[in-house]
Amino acid sequence: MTKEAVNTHGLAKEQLLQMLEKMLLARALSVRQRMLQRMGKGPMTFSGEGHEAAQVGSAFALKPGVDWVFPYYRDVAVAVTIGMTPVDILRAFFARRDDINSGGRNMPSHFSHPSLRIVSGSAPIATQLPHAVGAALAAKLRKLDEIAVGYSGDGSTSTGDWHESMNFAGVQRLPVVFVCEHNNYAISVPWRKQAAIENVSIRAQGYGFPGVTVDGNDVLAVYGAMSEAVKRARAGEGPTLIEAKTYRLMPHSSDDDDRRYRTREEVEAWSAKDPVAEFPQQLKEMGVLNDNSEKEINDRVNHEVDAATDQVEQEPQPEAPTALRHVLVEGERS
Ligand SMILES: Cc1ncc(C[n+]2csc(CCOP(=O)(O)OP(=O)(O)O)c2C)c(N)n1
Repeated sequence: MTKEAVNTHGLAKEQLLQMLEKMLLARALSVRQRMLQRMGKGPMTFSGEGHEAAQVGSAFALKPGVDWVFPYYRDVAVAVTIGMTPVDILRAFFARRDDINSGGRNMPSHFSHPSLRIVSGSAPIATQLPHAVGAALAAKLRKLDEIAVGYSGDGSTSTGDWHESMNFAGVQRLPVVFVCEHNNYAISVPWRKQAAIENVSIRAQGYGFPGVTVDGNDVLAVYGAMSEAVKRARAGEGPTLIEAKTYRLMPHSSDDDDRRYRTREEVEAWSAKDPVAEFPQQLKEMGVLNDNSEKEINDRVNHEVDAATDQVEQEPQPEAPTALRHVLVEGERS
């Protein structure tokens, strides 16, 4: 039987390799932060391991620095695909003075970067989505060729913010894409205890726009679905909901023990579909990658993360007298 040709959605070889490199970089950063947390060098971690295809596939369809990106805490691969560097990510993790996210004040994984138009979220889940909708409304009112993307998990779809964002975006036909990374759990709560439907995507119908479910471990399938959604948004045709079905391979956070609610068999079954192992295989079958070029990419990524760790560990912490900056008014009161 002949193998079906892979649909690369018009991506050139260099772009496919770039996607792979972003996935590997995000993986290396998640692993590094987990290790540093266990060494007591950083606070809490939220691993993106397992979500890399959903994140890179979607973010790759955007225009960095033009489109507005509202990620959630698991989206390290979104952040690096748009252009954040390992130094940017690790400065936030180590809470260093020069952290671009918040000057070392916010929790790690609250990604933001003003010139890349990555907007920081707050800790309450889904609160980034009304912000994404607001940015999309501004772009529409100003007739700008910019769209907004709001990311969240499946658990976030149970919040009022999620539904209100979908409804307002549908009514106003806003240039926004909602990406739901459906990993079947909201911490310990499985999807079947949250909703009586299998797919989140059908909820888009209730708000008057298309919803699609896609294999979130297939980076090219996610890219294809996202490209369509982005095209619709830019053409003034309104929002799209993309549901990328995936799995987080690690516990919810470094403070979670997932053995209490997931079987090891389930985790192993999904580990066998790890996108960071599958995509290189696919690229090799397509003749885009070989063992040598794979090693080269891996070496480059590991070197980059090692160098960033060494550099950022030596950097200064925020100065104590600035602790209340952005919290209370500074200086003399008149
Ligand atoms: C409004 C609100 N409720 C509860 C929490 C606690 N909380 C933090 S993360 C999380 C799970 C969210 O799950 P999901 O959206 O599926 O994302 P995932 O972590 O699975 O990627 C919860 C319940 C919160 N931060 N905000």
